[in-house]
Parts: sequence; structure tokens; C-alpha cells
Amino acid sequence: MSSPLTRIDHIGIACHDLDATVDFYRSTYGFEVFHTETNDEQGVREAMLKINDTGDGGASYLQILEPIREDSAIAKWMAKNGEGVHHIAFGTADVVTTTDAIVGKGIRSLYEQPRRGSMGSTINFLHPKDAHGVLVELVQAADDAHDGHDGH
Ligand code: V0V
Ligand code: CO
Repeated sequence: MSSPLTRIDHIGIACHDLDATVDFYRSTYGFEVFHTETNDEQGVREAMLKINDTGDGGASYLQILEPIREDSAIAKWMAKNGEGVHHIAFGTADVVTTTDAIVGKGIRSLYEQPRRGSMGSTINFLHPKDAHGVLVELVQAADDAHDGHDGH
């Protein structure tokens, strides 16, 4: 059975100070910022650090996330757990079809309809309590996702 999930799109990492954390990833590992944006709906300021391109035409990133609101998912999670790995995101060519197929197996998605993610992507999440303790994000990249332009 081949999987509709064709890459690790990103690992989401929660931090208190985006600039300091990005500096750490640059000075320690040599990873550069590929893209930054603020996602008001998700309550985060974020930086995408590109690690490698992938065989499906996409790429794998680290997504460094800083909360911009106390009631955001990232702020709530860090209040309990501190900084660290918050979610893993798999890439798919069709987020609606892939989410529906997984929901059909009895796993809850968090959204009825996909929402806006990094770099114009469309995203949904699977509930960590239905996924052996891992918050899983499903990502369909925008067609022009790999230009590295900055959003807002
Ligand atoms: C919560 N839990 C987790 C978890 N967050 N388990 C593993 N990984 C996580 N990240 C567990 C938590 O320990 C509880 O377990 C239970 O789930 C309920 O958690 P809670 O603390 O009561 O919090 P809730 O239920 O209010 O919220 C949890 C969910 C929330 C997952 C529903 O964080 C959410 O809606 N997340 C999706 C949006 C998101 O994460 N946005 C930020 C990234 P016990 O104690 O009951 O056993 S934005 C992003 O990635 C973007 C924009 C992108 O990629 O483009
Ligand atoms: Co993410």
C-alpha cells in the first residue's frame, strides 16, 4: 500500500523567543531562514528553515513557532510543557482527500475544512489523543511554495 503522505513537510518546534531560537539553529547547525510570517488565526509568528528538497517536488523544513497570544495553541502547550517539539507535519498532494480518508478510519481531524498554513499551504490536524500522543498536521503546499518570498 503506497501512502498519500509523501514527505515530512516540517517538524513544528515551540519556542519563547523566535529570533534567539533561529539564531541558535543558525549558529549550531548552519540552517538559514527560508521564510517568515505571522499567522493571526493560529496565533503564531514563525520561521521556516529548509532542510532538504524531497522526491515529491516539495521540501522538508523546521518550523519554529513563537506564540503571539496567550490563548494560542502554542502558548497553552508551552505553559504545560515548555519549549520543544510540538507537532509533525506530513505533506500530501490533496489535503481534503487525505484527511477524509484518515477520518474514515475513526481518527478525529481538528477542522471541518482545511485552514491556511505557512507559505500559502492548506492544512488540517489530527487529534493527538487519536494518534498515539502525536499532534499530526497534514499539509498541501501552495503551487508556488518554494520561492522563499516573505509573507506577512
Ligand atoms: C495537546 N496535547 C498534545 C499536544 N497538545 N499531545 C501531543 N502533542 C501536542 N502538541 C494533549 C494534551 O497533553 C492533553 O492530553 C490533550 O491533548 C488535550 O490538550 P489540552 O492541553 O487540553 O489542549 P486543547 O485540547 O485545548 O488543545 C489541544 C489541540 C490544540 C491539539 C486541540 O493544540 C490545537 O487545536 N492544535 C492545532 C492548532 C495548532 O497546534 N496550531 C499551532 C501550530 P491529556 O492531558 O488529556 O492526556 S500552527 C502551524 O503549524 C502552521 C500555521 C503551519 O504549519 O502552517
Ligand atoms: Co505546522
